[in-house]
Amino acid sequence: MTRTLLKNLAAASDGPISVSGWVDTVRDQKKVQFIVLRDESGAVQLVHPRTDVEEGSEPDAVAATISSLTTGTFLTVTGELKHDERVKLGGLEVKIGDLDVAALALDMPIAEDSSVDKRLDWRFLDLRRPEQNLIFRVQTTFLHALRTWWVEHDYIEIHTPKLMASASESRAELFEVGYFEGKAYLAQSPQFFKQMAQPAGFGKVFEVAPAFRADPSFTSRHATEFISVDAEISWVTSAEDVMQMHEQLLVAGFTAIKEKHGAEIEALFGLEVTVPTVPFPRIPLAEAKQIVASRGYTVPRADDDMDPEGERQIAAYVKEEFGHEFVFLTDYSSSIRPFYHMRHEGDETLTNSYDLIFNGTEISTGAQREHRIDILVAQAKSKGVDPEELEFYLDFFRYGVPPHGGFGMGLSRVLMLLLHQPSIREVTYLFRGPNRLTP
Ligand code: AMO
Repeated sequence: MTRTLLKNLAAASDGPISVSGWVDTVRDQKKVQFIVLRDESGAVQLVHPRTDVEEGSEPDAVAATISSLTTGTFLTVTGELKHDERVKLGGLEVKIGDLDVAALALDMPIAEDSSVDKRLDWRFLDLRRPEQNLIFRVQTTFLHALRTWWVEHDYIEIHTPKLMASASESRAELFEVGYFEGKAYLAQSPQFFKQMAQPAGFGKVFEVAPAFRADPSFTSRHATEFISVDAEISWVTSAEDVMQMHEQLLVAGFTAIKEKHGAEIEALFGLEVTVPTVPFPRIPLAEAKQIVASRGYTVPRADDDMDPEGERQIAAYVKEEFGHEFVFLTDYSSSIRPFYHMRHEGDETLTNSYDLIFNGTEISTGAQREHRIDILVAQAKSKGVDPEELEFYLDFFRYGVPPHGGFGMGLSRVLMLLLHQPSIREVTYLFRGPNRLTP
């Protein structure tokens, strides 16, 4: 008999049925036994009235198997489905006919209240929680919606190499790996090679792929390996064009999430998904810092960037003032931006760039890129980047190139902030950090 997913039982008619999943709980009573079975789609109560309760009756093999079941055991049951309003769990139950144990589980090493670290040690068990299952279905829907949007708008998907000969962002966070007789570096971003698609004449490209940063910090928002969602487009006239693409893309992603999972997210996380309205608010960084200061918080960073508390403060202001969960902070100082960001016409000190803040945390950086080779080389030099190391990249700009721009966005940051999770550890399939390489 073919297997029925537990979420489809409500619509199935009474009669023979086969279900598979893992044991959530067993209630082993004298006359009747109950199993709550879970699968990837839901839960159901299985019932077995014991046949060995009368004195002198035959041994009940099914009852003996049920008594030996442990939480977490995967099994298949064929039996009779019966809708019955009195059953608390979904108003139906399956009377066990045959029970086939796929693999008996050892005692569970974690519980709901175990620490994050312990749960990550046993991530495959932690992922059995319905909340975790939903997180990854939300992620699937989100990426599907982004991909659909890109494909419908004629973007080309690219896969850039993750083994590199040089740094793609700051040298400070670079992982070095042995590469035959020499060495290589893990890509911190697809930056250079997504830009390469512009002189390649591809027009509009996207990539969803891992990025690696040797960042030793233990914050809730940093991983050493994360999925970077990137796009890069030709013929932009400013970062504004990139922001417009970015916000439309997010609207498509959030609309799909709300439509498909809005009710479940409300039930499991107690949250209502808000589809953002466009345009998202835009505030120049300098102005944002003044606003934050007027709220009584002075961003302490000497390097001019927003710090996490500053991000929370500006987000609170935007929420109060515009009722919006997103804000583009624009016009970052050249001093805190990479050499490839285009600077303002007539004001070298500012870049044509932005950070996107969602619910109080940065999820993305975007910019128009400098495509004029002389200026690009000068900017690289002024940042202490040796142009000789970048010859392959600089060549992209020597044989014709359109003006272009794009963004990079951390996938797990979006999910963490959307679902109000305390850390990206909760929304990453297998988290990688300074002290975590397993499982
Ligand atoms: P940036 O370095 O700001 O920009 O990274 C872009 C986005 O990637 C995510 N991110 C991270 N997520 C988890 N752990 C980390 N250690 C981590 N580092 C970054 C963040 C961040 O906003 N090349 C540019 C993008 C561009 O201009 O197109 C870049 O990499 O969400």
